[in-house]
Amino acid sequence: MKTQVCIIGGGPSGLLLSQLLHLKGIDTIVLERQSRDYVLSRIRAGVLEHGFTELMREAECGARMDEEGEIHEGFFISDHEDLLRVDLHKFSGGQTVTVYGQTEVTRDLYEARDRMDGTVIHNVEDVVLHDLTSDRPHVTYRAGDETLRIDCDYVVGADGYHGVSRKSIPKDVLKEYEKVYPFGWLGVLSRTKPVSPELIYARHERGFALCSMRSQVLSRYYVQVPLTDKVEDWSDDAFWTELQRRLPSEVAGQLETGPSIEKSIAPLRGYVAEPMRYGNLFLAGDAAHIVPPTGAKGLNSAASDIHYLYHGLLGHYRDGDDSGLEGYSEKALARVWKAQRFSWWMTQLLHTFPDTIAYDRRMQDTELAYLFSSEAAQRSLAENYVGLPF
Ligand code: RFL
Ligand code: PHB
Repeated sequence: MKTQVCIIGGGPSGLLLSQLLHLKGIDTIVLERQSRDYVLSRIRAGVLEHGFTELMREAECGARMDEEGEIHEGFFISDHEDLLRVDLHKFSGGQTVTVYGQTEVTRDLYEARDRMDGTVIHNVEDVVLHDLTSDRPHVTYRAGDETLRIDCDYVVGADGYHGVSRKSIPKDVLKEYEKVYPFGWLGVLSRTKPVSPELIYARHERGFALCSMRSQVLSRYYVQVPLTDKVEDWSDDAFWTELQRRLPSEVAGQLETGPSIEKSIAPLRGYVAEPMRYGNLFLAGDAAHIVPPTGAKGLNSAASDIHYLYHGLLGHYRDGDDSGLEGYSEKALARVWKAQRFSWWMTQLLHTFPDTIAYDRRMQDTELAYLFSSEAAQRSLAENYVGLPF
C-alpha cells in the first residue's frame, strides 16, 4: 500500500489528524492495534478547551458536540468545608470549556472517517517503523499470518504512551523527562444526576476527589487512592462512602449514588519526550507526553500538537513550504511544557502526599488560602484551565 501520511494509532489524535488532512485532499492510512469497540470502551477525558472544539468543527465533526456538549463557565474547588467558585468566564475574558466525553469525540471522529471512506485498519499487530531518516519511510504490520507494507512520505506516531513510535527513536536522540506520583485515581461512572452542575475539585486530608460528569444523567467521580489499591478492593458502597467523606458536607448531602457502570484506576504521571520529530516521524499526543489528569490537559495538549502538525503538513503539500514541519517539535513542546506546569501545579495543590513534611503541608494550606482570597490568582488559574492559545 501507498499513502502520503501513515498514522499509527486510532485514538483521538490520529483520527482527528487523518480527518483534517483528508478534507484537504491529503491521503492517510490509520493503523490501530485494538478493535473499534475496545477504543470506544475507554472512559477518559471529559473537559475540552475551546481550541479542541474549534478543531473538531474544522474537521466537520462538531455537530453532535455542539448539540449535546455542556458549556461550563466555571468550576469549584473545595478545601474541607470551604468552597470556592472559579469564574472562568469572568477571569478569562469570556472563555468557557465544553464537557463532552472523549468516548463521544472518538465516536464522532470514527463516523466522519466512515462517511469519507477513510482508511482505518484495526487489530494490526507488530507495527514496525522503517527508514525514518530516509525520504521514503515505510511501515510494516501483521494481520493474521500476513505481513503488509505501507510506503509513505511521513509517519505520525499518535499511538499513545505505550505505543511503538516513540520507541523507534534511538535512545541517544530522545531525551525523556518523567515524574511519577505516588498515587492514582479510582474513577467511577454511574447513571446518576451529577452532584453539582459544575465540576468540583476537592482537597481533603483523606485525599483528593473530583466530581465530574458526562451529562445531566451520567456522573463521573474520582478519588485519590494508593498505587497498591486494586479496583476489586473497592465495592461501590466503599467508593460512595469515601467520596462523601472528602466533599464539603453541604455537597455530600446531595450526592445521588447508584451502581457503577465502569470502575478503573489510573496512575498519575508527568512525562515529556524531546524532540517530537525524528527524520520523517512526528510524534503527537500521549505518544510524546502525559500529564496527571488534574488540570484536564491531556487530550487538550494533543489538540495543539495536531493543530501544528496539520498546518505543517498542509504547508508542505499545498505550498511546498516545510517551515511548519521544521518548527513543529519546538513549537509543540513550548505549549506542552506549559500544560505540564499547570497540571503539576494543580496536582501538588490538591492531593495528599504520603510522607510529606509539615512545612510542605502548611505551604499547601497557604497556597489554597491565597487562591481563595486573590482574584489575581484565580485569573491565572482560569487562563490556564480554559487553555493557553495555540
Ligand atoms: P490514545 O487515546 O492513547 O490513543 C492511542 C491509540 O494508539 C493505539 N496504539 C497502537 N496502534 C497501532 N500500533 C501500536 N503499536 C499501538 N500502540 C497503541 C491505542 O490502542 C490507542 O487507540 O492517545 P491520543 O490519541 O494521543 O489521545 C490522548 C488522550 O487519550 C489522553 O491525553 C486523555 O485521555 C487524558 N485525559 C484527559 N485529557 C483532557 O484533555 N481532559 C480530561 O478531562 C482528561 N481526563 C484523561 C482524563 C486521561 C485519563 N486516564 C485514564 C489516563 C481522565 C483520565 C482518568
Ligand atoms: C473527567 O470528567 O473525566 C475529568 C474532568 C476533569 C479532569 C479530569 C477528568 O481534570
